[in-house]
Amino acid sequence: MGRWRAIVIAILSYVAGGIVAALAVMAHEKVQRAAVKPRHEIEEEFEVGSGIARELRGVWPEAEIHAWDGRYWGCSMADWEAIIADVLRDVPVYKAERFDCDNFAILFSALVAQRYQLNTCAIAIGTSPGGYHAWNLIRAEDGWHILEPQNGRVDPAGYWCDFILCA
Ligand SMILES: [Ca+2]
Repeated sequence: MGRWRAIVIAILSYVAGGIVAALAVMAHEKVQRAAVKPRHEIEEEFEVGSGIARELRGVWPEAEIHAWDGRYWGCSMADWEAIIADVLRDVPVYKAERFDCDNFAILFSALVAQRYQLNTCAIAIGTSPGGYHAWNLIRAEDGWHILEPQNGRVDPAGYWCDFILCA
C-alpha cells in the first residue's frame, strides 16, 4: 500500500510540475506580447477586398506579385501619414548591406503589421532613379501609393515595381 501511495504522489507531483511550468511559459509570453503600443489611433480603416493582386497588376502589369492573405485592410492617407511618422521614429540608420533599402522595406512592413495589424504595407523591389532599389507600397482610400521607407516620402518620382510581396 505504501508503495502505491508513493507512486501516486510521484505521478501527481510530475503532473503538477508540468502545469506550473506551462503557466510560467504562458505568463512569460503575456509579458512579451504586451509591449506593442501604437502611437496613432486609426480613424478610417477599410477592407480592401480580395482583388488585391488584380489591383496591383493593373498598376504594374509586369511585376511578380505575391499576395499571401485572403483578406486585406487599408486606411486613409491621413492615417498612413501618422503611421509613417510613428514607424519612422523606430527605424535605424542606413548601413551598407547590413541595414540597407531591402531591410528598411522589410522592417517597415513588419512594424506596420505589428502595431496596426494592417497588411497593406507591401514590400516591393524594382528600378528607381538611384538604381535597383527596395521600398514599400501602401493602400489608401484612392488606391496604391509608393512609400520610401528611408524617409517616409509618399509617391517619389521614377519608382517602378518588378516584385511585390503583400502579406
Ligand atoms: Ca540588406
